[in-house]
Amino acid sequence: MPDWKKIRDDFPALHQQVNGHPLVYLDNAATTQRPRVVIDTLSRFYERDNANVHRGLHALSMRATDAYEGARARVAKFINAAAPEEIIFTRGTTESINLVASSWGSANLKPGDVILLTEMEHHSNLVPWQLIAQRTGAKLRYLPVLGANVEGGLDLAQLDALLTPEVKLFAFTHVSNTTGTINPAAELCAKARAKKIVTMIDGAQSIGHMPVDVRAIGCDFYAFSGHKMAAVTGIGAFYGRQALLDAMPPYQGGGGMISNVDFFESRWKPTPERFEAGTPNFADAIALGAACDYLDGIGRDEIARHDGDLARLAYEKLSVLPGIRLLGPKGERGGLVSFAFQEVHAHDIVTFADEDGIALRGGHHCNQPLMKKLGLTGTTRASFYVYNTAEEIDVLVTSLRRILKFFAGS
Ligand code: 7TS
Repeated sequence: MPDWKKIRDDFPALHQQVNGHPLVYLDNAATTQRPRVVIDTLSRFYERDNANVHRGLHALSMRATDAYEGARARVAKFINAAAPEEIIFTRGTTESINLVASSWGSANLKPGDVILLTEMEHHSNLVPWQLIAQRTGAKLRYLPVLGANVEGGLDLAQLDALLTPEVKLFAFTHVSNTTGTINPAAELCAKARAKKIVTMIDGAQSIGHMPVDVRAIGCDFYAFSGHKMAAVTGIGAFYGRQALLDAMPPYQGGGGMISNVDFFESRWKPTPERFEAGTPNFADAIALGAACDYLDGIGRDEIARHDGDLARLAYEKLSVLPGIRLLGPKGERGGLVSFAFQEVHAHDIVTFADEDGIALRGGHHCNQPLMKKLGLTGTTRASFYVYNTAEEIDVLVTSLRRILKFFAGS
């Protein structure tokens, strides 16, 4: 059993007062805090090893290259990819999905083809597919979400009928950033694979919170961001199955991704270099490797239990508040709760909670179509990570009672 109290001490940013109260950081779905070991890895790299990768034959460049490629191997192991070459570093989930949509899409989609998405997708797993659909003449189709009781869970009973021969790719989120729903990723991928449909998973909300095994899941692509898993901003990656990556054209052109360049044409390097034009974000990739070590040091089964337990506890404690509408399932869920009150706007709740030192997020959470479907303009979201505690949920509930009382009286 991890020592959660000690883990909290690993995160320097948590130990501060906000508006005269101890900080209660419940905005982890937007970005997590970083442990000292990740911050130190980054500064140590800049202090000792900093040099551009791949291009130099001097000591620092070789050290930097080894560390960068070591980070790739570490990330591959973190998600059980078959080889480091199946990991492409990007700026994060958004860039990963744009890369796959543009590169895979331009080589594989034609008019009449269908891209299947779900109604719970973050704009990052929606707009890039709209863009490639416009370019190729492919069409978008959506697996619907359900209404009452499970509020926003997928209507899985409709999936088989929607996976028609025109569907070439099925993209869905592993965990919803708005409802906390955990989708049965392996089951969804198996259904798609049986019909030779390529699968892409948005892992932004799952990667830092639960064990992820891309081969057990059986997906073709899996995208994620470092800053949502205790690493730093500006770095993320995606997994792509080797055979698919080998058949994809580059996304961007430039240095590092070519094997030969002439004035009028060029040849590409194999993956992963083919998709990493220009100087890659090697320092942050190395910090991402350190975050993988850190999270595995705690144990991702333990993290999943911890974050899920807190989210369920919050769901239970919040459910007694007058007029509250809670999204997502009652039982098993990812590490967040999302809720709305008829009378108080989510932005007001977030602003008032900040007075009590609590960091929440309010709004549409880049899920506008889902909000419209559920008849909401936005929700307030509390999202948890390894350092959050049951006591912090009590602080949240007390603060919400104060806010509701204020608005009831105004
Ligand atoms: N997909 C999901 C499910 C997300 O929750 C997010 C970010 C992204 C993709 C995009 O990740 P990025 O790192 O490329 O920006 N979600 C949120 C959020 O819920 N609040 O702020 C960012």
